[in-house]
Amino acid sequence: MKVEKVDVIVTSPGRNFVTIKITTQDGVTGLGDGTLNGRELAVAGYLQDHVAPLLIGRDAHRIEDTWQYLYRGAYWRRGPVTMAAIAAVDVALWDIKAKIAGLPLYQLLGGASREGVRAYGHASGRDIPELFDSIREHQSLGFKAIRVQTGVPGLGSVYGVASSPAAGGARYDYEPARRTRLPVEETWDTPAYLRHVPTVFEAVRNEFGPELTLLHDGHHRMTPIQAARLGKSLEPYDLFWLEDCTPAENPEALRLVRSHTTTPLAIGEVFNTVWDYQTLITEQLIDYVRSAITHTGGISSLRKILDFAAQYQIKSGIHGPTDISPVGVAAALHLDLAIHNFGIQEYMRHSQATDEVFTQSFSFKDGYLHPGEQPGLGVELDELSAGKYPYQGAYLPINRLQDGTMHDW
Ligand code: EZ4
Ligand code: CO
Repeated sequence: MKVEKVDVIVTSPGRNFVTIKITTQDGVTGLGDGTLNGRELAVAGYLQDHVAPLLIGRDAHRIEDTWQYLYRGAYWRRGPVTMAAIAAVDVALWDIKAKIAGLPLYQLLGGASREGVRAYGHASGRDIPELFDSIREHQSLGFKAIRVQTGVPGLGSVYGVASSPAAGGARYDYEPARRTRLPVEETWDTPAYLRHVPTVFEAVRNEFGPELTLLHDGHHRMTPIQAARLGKSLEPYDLFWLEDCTPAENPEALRLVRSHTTTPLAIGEVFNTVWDYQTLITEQLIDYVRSAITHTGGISSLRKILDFAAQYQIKSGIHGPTDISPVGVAAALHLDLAIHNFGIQEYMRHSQATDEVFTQSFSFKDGYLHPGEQPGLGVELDELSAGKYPYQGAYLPINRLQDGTMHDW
């Protein structure tokens, strides 16, 4: 079962996506997601120029060997560009293997451990009334778990908060990357944020009661002692997790945070190998692993990280924003369904244009996702539609402090 053809497809139906399509001699195709928000063309070039030539003629069945060949063989290990490229190949080969087996991919990962994949959605508002509307909208869509982000008094636009309210009943999700030549710059003030957030969660608990599962993302914006204080001040509101409370590079920071709070902690959306997690897992400094399949070398390597985490009762919380393509989301759902230490799955609906380019068999109902029963991943890419949406540069915003200093996280 030799690889005959490798296509790297960059398309921008509302936002940029990088997809690899591997075709075998028998005409079986597999898709993999290599989207790296704001750095898409680096992964596309890595795949096109340096990986595709190595894949031609290789046995498509040899998934683990190909992973090791690309990881060890490059000499230069780790890093988001390399690991997104390896992830794309890994997922495409799993897709091919499952299609050949005639089974949905989760069956090759051990079969279903649960009936569905509990998902959380993103509610946000510039102020409390707008936030409440967004939470209600998520509840009406079926979400039982909701991430809550709000504006901060005195600050303009805040990362993670939708900038415009729902129009005509249509759902609004924030899209973190903006299509501008240079990244947009926002102003940030952590002390103001720390004063405000506990009041938001108090208001949400008073309005929505104790049972609604609530999450919050700190987007790495705190020092260790600030993170410790936030975790402690949120304890009365019973969060499912506090995500990315400090910058992720320094695992020792979490020792300090952990010693002060019992609010569960989730970290890892910017991580790309098991080595980033080593201290956090062995010292039990986190409760949830946040990696995306797309940024962590694919299904093969994230599965190993999650098996390692399981020995410490640490669960999955796979990253699933809109900058993970439907291919990356589907891969996550197959793994979520199969593993024992599943925690929760992040889920933001993609735009209509994205859904035209990527046809999907996965479904969302009553708060639960399911990858579907189609052989393989259950996602196909319509190349004609993809061709209608050429790449457009887009970047995540940059934050500066009020005196103009580049942010310190
Ligand atoms: O900021 O995917 O938890 N989810 C997140 C995401 C990330 C974006 C960055 O590309 O933090 O919204
Ligand atoms: Co996050």
